[in-house]
Amino acid sequence: MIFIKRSLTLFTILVLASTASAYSQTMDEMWDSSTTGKEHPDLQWFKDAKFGMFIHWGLYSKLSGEWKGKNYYGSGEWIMNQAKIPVAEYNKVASTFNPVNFNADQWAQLAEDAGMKYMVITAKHHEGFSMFGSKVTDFDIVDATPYKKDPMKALAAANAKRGIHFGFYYSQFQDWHEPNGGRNTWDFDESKKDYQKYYREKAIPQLKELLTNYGPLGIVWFDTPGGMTKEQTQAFVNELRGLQPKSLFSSRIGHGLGDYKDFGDSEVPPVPIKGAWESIYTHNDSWGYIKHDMNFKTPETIIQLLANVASKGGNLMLNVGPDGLGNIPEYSVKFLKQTGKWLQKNGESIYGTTYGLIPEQPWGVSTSKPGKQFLHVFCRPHNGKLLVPDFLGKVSKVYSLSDKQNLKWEKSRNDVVIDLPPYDETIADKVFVMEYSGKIADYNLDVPITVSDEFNENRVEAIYAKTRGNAEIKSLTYSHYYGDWKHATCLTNMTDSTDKILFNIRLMEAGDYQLALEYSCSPESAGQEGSMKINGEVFLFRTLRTSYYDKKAPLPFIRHTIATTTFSKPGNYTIEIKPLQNGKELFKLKSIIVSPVE
Ligand code: FHN
Repeated sequence: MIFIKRSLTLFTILVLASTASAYSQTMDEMWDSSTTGKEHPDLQWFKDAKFGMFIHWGLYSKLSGEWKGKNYYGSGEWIMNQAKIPVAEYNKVASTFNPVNFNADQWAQLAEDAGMKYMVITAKHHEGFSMFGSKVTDFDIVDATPYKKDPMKALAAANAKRGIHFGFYYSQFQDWHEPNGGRNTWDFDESKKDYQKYYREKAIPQLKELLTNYGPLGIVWFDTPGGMTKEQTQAFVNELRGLQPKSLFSSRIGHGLGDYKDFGDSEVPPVPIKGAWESIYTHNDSWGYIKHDMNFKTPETIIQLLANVASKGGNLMLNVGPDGLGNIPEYSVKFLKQTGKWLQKNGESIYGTTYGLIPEQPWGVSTSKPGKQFLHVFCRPHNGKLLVPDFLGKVSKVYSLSDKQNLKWEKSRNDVVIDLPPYDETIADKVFVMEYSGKIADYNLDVPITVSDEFNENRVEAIYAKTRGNAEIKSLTYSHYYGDWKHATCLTNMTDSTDKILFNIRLMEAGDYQLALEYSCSPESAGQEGSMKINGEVFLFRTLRTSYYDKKAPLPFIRHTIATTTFSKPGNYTIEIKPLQNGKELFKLKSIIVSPVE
């Protein structure tokens, strides 16, 4: 099993302190990614699917990021909590919710056109409103809105017709509408809540409705667990499992009882992970619709993200936020269709693959099928020669995936060098296939990182460091607006002159290079001295101030050039970085950027 070097201390950061003063939850609890460890017998479709559509749709979609003339940013589905809207007032939003443009076939067709193999939609988010016809409450789309219909029936049918696995998101603990539900502290006293009553009277009966009335569900996607012990959660699972044994439960059911892992929001692990798992991203900054959120990921970004997630062995579930009328935002439709066009030609390199066995290269990433490595080239080498280093398999054939054109290649020692044909370099991901026989080594974090003058820059990421002394590798979580989480894997806690970090690189060509450190540095850490040893030289530097690390603010990184050096020959080199004095953390180092000087 590949070991992901990530400090759990990250997850002890208290989250959402600003939104739930009486109840605080750790990232670890909110984003439980642990699973039963027992393979669910119906997991294979999920492992093969690789790309799914997430949909956040609720009353917050109607509010679209605005309440009483004030604009809200970040996670639009949190507007009730952000604006502390009393339940009685929020209830009134339901009477204005009339999604007359909702068209189940159009939504399912978009998922199909985008190349998505599953869809998960919010049946009930934290606001507590049921987007399905529920007999458990009147606070549901059939009883409380002028729309009066159950859109989930039509959506389940539209997906089934297209062979798309359908599932429901259900916020099992947070329910801001209910006196006994989790986390509404502005209407209800958290200390007086009886969570078990809420589970008994709302969550469980509603989940039973969902698991009974909508045909086979591929997934029940739980979120932000709370208020239950492991035994209670196990009993909850047992009660639901019987209704649809084939349905997969996401790891955010809590207490390690999920069938597959979900990482944090917008998080891709930095190295491959075995087993079934999912990265969840939203198309812009918010999960629920916000009219002023136009930060849509381009098709290029989506394609590279999908390839990157697949190269680590996971699925990407990408969220869209339809508006209150039932329209999926124009750019989501357009950019997802463009992604689908790429997948039509290159789907073989994504669907049904497992993580790549070739470590990340300056040109891109890889994915695997038996006897095949798919090379996802994001950045073409200047000389058109693609290096696959240290490949021990017996290569039989290399071709470009889209037109099956055979390519020339040669093996020099263990390196395979492929002659790339000319192609339009603006393509987000050009895929080449290397067919081979024989056994090749599993992904190995310890191989030296390739650095070549065929690329304008080569990034040596923190995850590849060997740490000494107090130095640690941590995944740092932060946000820009509100709940729009970002993650950066960094080297932290180098506080003593005896601490150090070491990186092994394999330099492919002799020549002049510059090395820059990409780091974040708090005001109290700024001005400290450090050194970088490389190529038999020692380069000194003094850290430059960026800002404090605060999970509720951007984490800016500076690119600080430290060294200019001439490598007289190619080969393996070690980069060593250390503080010169004792005391404070030197910086939070994200990567070393090595650039050839032309
Ligand atoms: O609080 C929710 C958030 O609104 C959104 O639904 C995301 C999607 O993964 N889950 C929770 C936070 O992690």
